[in-house]
Amino acid sequence: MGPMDLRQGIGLRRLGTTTDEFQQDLLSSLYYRRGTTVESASAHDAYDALALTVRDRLADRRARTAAAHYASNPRWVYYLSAEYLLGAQLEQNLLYSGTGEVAAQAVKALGRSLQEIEDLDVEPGLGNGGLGRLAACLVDSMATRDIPAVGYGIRYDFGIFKQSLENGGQAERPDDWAFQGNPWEFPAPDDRQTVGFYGHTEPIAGSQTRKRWVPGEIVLGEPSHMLVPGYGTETVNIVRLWRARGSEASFDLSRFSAGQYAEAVQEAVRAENISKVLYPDDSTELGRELRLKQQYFLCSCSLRDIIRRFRLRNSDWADFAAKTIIQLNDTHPTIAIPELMRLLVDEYELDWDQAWSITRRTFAYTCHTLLPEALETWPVHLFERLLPRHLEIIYLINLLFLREVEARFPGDNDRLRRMSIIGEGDERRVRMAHLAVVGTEAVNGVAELHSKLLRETVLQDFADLWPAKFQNVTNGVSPRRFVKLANPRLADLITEGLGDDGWLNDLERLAELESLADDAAFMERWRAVKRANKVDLAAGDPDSLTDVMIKRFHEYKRQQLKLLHVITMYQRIRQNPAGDWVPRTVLFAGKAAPAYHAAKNIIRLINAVGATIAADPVVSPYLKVVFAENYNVTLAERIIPAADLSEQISLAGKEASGTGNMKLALNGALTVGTLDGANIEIRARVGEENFFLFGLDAYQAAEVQIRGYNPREHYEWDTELKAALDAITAGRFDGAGRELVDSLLGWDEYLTLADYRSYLDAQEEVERAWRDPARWTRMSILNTAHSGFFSSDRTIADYAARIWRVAPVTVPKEDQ
Ligand code: GPU
Repeated sequence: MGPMDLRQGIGLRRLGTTTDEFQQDLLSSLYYRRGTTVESASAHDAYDALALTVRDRLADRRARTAAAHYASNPRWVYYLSAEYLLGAQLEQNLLYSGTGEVAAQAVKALGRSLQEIEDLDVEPGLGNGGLGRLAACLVDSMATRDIPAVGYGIRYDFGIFKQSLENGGQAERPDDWAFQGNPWEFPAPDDRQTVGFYGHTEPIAGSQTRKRWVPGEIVLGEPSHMLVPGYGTETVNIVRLWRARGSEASFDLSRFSAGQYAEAVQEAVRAENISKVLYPDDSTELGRELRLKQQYFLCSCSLRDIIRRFRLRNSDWADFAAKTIIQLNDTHPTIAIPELMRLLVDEYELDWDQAWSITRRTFAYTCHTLLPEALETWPVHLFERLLPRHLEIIYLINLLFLREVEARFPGDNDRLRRMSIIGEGDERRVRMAHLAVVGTEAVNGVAELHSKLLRETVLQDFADLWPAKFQNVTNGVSPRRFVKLANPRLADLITEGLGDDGWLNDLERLAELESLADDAAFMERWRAVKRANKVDLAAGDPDSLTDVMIKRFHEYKRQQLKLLHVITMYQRIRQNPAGDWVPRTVLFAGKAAPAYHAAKNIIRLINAVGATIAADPVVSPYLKVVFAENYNVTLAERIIPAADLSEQISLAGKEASGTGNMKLALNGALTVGTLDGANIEIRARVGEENFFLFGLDAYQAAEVQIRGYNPREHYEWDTELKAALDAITAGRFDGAGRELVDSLLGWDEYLTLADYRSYLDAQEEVERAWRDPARWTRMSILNTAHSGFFSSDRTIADYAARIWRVAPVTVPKEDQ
């Protein structure tokens, strides 16, 4: 796009900024684009018309961004991610386009309130949890930091299920998030790509390394994109999402004419299944194949798009890596590495060494776990069938890589076996994390401890070989979404305290709140904000301690430990009803993977315990357990501002970083937590006296496991722990939880019982602090004041400086 294509160049009017002008455009959107009138407009017509009107306000900035990026031909950042949890779009885009106030006035012409319309905004369900929400925070901050970037992903029809409770257990239903359409999305059919699967390879005469791949199935990738505006800047980047389609030839007209309707569309259906669901159940061979197919689909479409964009401005492949950095969000997009090799060698006819040098300098890899079961591997035979050419390329990459290892560590066959990209077990498998390390220039973990443990454990051999490749970039969160939008009361109070709202894109400025931590009037208002947020949430008595554990359900995160605390409190109160108890509302929210039975059993037990307590007149005045259904970004934005206490209680060494921990601390919740993930960095910043620490550290936990852990010792020795577990076994909670007790007493993989007593002690410390409101409020203010480091703007500054080596490109403001 050249500058002459911009609005001014073709004499197009500038969109007005007054309420009247906004209202005119809103009515025009309703009339011309929705094709309806004020009198007959439905609520969704109103929503769509408003969304389009707001979107239009970002269009100029988008056009100027594209032109400025094109003109400066920078190194571009491409973020490849299987997940994006972007959150609701309307409120965000009102804020980022500065049209919130005029819009609130203008919508009156439609006879509706802005709030009413915002309630219709459905968040795109394109991810499962922390990894997907991190991707959304990072693209927000890339735009805010003026980094030329595109996020690539898949436009799933069903990216996450809708959770409800049925008889106290999790039930899953499809979440058809785009059912009413998605006004934020721009289709881009001209940039459609063709992706091959299956088939065979053929030699090419006269070439050793090049091959011809003849795929057996062809699928189309149709892109659309959503706008990603920066805050307080002109930049508007995009997230480009691919949707799978059958080609025209996949519809069998003659079969259809013969009345074979299902057979006529079966090929198209098979193609479209690729973008149907995120992480299809991989417990069957077909499920596993579909997952790998999805990953390849994302990578193949995105790489061709990246190359197309490179060639718009450049002609020499030698410049490719200098103009392109592709960040792999965990191993899911690792197949992009052999795919780029295939494109460069087979299609663009570069020689292997040049292609490999380009590839290695183009990619960087972020690892988000230490759990061995989360490190992806694929059976060789699956690769052979689905992506035969890629397997050949991986074999060659591996051969050359192992030669490099052999040269450095001659004769160390054990090392070669450990490091090989191909794992030789009962079944030969491709180790995607090894491929990701070998094919990239930089590898990073997502918190200090995580990056250290990666170097010391799962990737130790690689760190020995290439120490400089390994880095840390601690995660962060968007202060716009998680303070300004989620917690407007707190945002206003902070702005007042600091004198301006510059902290929204300079979050370290929150440190200036420190001087107000002892100011009685400010403290009073701080408390009032929290209380009002609790009233809004309406989960329990707003004067009770609101204790929240909100995250995916996983045994390593230890919701079961929180539950043992709740059961113990229940038993203590029953034994001494006249005691001086601190009233608590314990709020859980989160989804369990549909096939993860142990996690679903924990959800069931939580609800059974909650019901037992609610029915107990002695205990219920002091203790309430709430399970909030269908945890998603929108619900998180309601719960986080109301939290007093943040539960970050994973077994040390298991949670790579956590990001909910950051959001809660930033909103003035105090953390009770282990020395795990980013908890360590939160504690170091907010001060150990303002953090409730408990439990084994990662090294102690490893030692306990090595020495031979016996959970029964804790059970026998700790009478309260025994009483809690015995109550479950005795069926006191509707018979729920017996499998949990069996696993805790049998092996207790995540050392729940070992940390129980220490956790209960920490909770007593919590109550001591809570009984002194001035002390608690001071601690709360200091948590917010010292959480500035956890802005995703800082995370992006780190990636830009240390991994991507890219500089911002300023998008000029429009001439008035
Ligand atoms: N995470 Br691997 C996910 O949400 N999904 C995954 O597949 C993998 C990691 C999370 C980590 O568990 C969490 O600790 C981290 O904060 C988050 O990624 C973002 O880095």
